[in-house]
Amino acid sequence: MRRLTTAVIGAVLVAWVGCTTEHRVVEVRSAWARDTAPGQSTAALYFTVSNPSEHAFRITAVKVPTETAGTTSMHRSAVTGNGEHDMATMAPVGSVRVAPHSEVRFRPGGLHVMIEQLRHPLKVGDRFPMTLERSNGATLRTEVTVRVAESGAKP
Ligand SMILES: [Cu+2]
Repeated sequence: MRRLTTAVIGAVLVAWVGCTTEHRVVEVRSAWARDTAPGQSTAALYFTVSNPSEHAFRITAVKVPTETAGTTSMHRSAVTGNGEHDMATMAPVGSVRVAPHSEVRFRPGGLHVMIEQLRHPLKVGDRFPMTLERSNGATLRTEVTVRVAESGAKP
């Protein structure tokens, strides 16, 4: 009986530690935005979310301070066409799934976060906070660094 009780307590402890570990290891990194021209009211944010845990989750929203921009939304860029008449399109994305043991990259030409109603131009070296909301209610915080726009890269 004692042995059984110990085994049960052990299993509960492992489950609990596993859960707290998950929250520590899911991370968002390398967040950046390209610098903007005067008068430009929108910008795109890029970053990588990694999920080394056993459980999938969804990113349901991405927020920046109201001092930085008025609205944010997740978009996916795609190129449609036959190679001769290509057209870049952008569609809103409600949420983004991050599978277990994988990472999702928000990058130029793919997933990105569009921020609109920019309060001021983004200058190289500027930093501002960004918060990702997850489907389980948890949030991930990081800092966005403004970098020079790479030539040839599309939003
Ligand atoms: Cu967009």
